[in-house]
Amino acid sequence: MTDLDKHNRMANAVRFLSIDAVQKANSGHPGLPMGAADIATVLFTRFLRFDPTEPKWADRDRFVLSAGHGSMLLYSLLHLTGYEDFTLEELKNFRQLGARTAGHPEYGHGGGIETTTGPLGQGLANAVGMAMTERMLQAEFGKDLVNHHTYALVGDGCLMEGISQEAISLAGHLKLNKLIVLWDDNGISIDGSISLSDSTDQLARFKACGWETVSIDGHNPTQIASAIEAARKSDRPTLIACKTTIGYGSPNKAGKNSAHGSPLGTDEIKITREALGWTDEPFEIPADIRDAWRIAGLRAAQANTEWAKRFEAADAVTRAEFERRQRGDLPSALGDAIRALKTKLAEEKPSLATRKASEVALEAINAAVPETIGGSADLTGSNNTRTKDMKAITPDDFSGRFVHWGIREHGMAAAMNGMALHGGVIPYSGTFLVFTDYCRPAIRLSALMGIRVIYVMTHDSIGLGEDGPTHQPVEHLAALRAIPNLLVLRPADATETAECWQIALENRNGPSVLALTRQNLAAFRTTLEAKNLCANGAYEVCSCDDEAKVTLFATGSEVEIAMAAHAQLTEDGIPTRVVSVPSFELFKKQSDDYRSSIIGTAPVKIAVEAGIEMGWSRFIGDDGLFVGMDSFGASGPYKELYEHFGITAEVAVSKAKARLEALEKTTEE
Ligand SMILES: Cc1ncc(C[n+]2csc(CCOP(=O)(O)OP(=O)(O)O)c2C)c(N)n1
Repeated sequence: MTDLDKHNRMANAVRFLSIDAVQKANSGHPGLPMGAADIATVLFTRFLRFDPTEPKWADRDRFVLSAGHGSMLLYSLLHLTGYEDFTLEELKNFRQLGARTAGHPEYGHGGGIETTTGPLGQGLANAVGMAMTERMLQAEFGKDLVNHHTYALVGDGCLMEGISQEAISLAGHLKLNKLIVLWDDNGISIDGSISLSDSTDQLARFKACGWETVSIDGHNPTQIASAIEAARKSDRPTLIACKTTIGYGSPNKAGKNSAHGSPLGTDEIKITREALGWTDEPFEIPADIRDAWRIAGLRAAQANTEWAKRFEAADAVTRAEFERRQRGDLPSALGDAIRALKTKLAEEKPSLATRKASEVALEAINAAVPETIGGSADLTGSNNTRTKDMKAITPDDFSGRFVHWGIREHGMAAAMNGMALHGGVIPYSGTFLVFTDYCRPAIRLSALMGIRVIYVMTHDSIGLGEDGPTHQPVEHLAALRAIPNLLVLRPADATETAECWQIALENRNGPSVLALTRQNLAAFRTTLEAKNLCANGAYEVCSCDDEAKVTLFATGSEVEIAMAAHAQLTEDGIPTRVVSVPSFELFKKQSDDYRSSIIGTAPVKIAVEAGIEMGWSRFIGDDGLFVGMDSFGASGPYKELYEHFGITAEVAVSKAKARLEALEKTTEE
């Protein structure tokens, strides 16, 4: 058998596992695995360094399937190279409930999946974040421990999505030369030919962004191998445009959109078998081809054995630190740092905007937690995410810990996902809360994948003032609270901000959003509480001796307003409590008893938040009162805006009194 024959049969093994699994599931995308099988076979058998027996080996090459709909390609490769999570049984259960072989697996379904992205384009940006992390960890731990490539397989769809521009321009700027993007250049998407909707010269676009580019025949293993070899030597990231035929091998569907997203059908599969000379039954792989794939898996794993020797040769302190970072455990110094900070804040009682309090917290955190990587989408001075000793990374020096993402919120959020997925770092970065809309698809994926990414979102209400309604979030807190597994934290003073940072860092299995103010807030946590009170999600900040008639619930900047209303109502002889609610999600996790005690039995319940009411009924019930927004904001000085929109202590007081009177009247009647 010639090398070419062997290659073809190995690639056909990938093709037929994919074709047959899609057919059995009666659902899925055979076109991409059939078209990209040659590219993947060359990459996995000759270049990619991985260890099927240790999928999390820290220095493995990363392979991101950005065109996630082609997931059967990846499952077939993982099966053939010997990953235990991807047995033949799993392949036969493709797309069935509970199977590791989900339609779009994203991450966490089984060892060997770095991430594959259902929403097109995300994976490309994830790969950029991974490649950045490799460079940063290499700068910190040295080449002996960190020295790998990041490969991404992207489709036309990934390159059409806007996020691709953010990702590639950043990668080009940073000269991420160990990032290699393989474009499955098949000219077809769901509706038909790409020419229906696009005529971009992709190579010129990448070139303009500082990339090396090359176009090859994606079915020619020699060309694929030389392109990857050249890319590995490049001083810039490389786009390899691999001209392929979608549904390669299928006599009637190859090159057509009908191959994209539905099973080929039994008749077509039969003639495809004939056309490609594949005589084996579904899910049967000839022994010599199975062996050849297993050998490829062993070849790739050899690098791990060599790496392990280098790791053993490193000093004990470096090894321990490296392993801690890989596990994602926080250093014990964090607890001490937060305690010291809270003690100082209780003594000094500073009036600070929570974005500033966040910077104060970060000074302590970044000194204690070397794995934090900060950043901002061109709002560094507003988001306050860069602490004093933080050096920014540059194309020539990755020893810094701060990223100037540029005005690329979506790319930033998705690249942070890539960083968290890579491991060894904890990414946090900021923009204005209103622009969570620009990050939302990536935030949703952080939550879906259950990864630790921290979004520092400042200017969190009409309180930002003069920039006006385009910049003033109104529905955003509610919209973010709607995302499952996302912690939305809105601290109300400097101590709460420190506590919320601690919560976000300790939230290992999901992302957190910190919603922070532009305007100053008075400190109300003026005595030291060793416990993290924000971790309860909601807790009482003002109580009353008698049975409460009014309970005010508030978050962030509106806690101050609720407390002023409390003072007024108390003076008027109405027993009132105030509850600060830094996080709906954490409150929901508390015991029934705790929750009932915090909600309480006051006949009048009022929520105060400079956002929309949606979601507050959990606290105030269906007949509760709400002091907040029900329209967009306006441009003006912030104190005037609060007056204008009626988010004041006076309004809260008069609403409470009116409701109490109405209730008393009903009782009398
Ligand atoms: C953000 C986003 N929009 C739309 C889709 C639905 N979708 C899945 S695949 C696809 C077409 C992708 O075309 P291409 O990348 O060329 O893949 P191929 O047809 O080559 O498999 C679309 C529109 C998606 N997954 N993500």
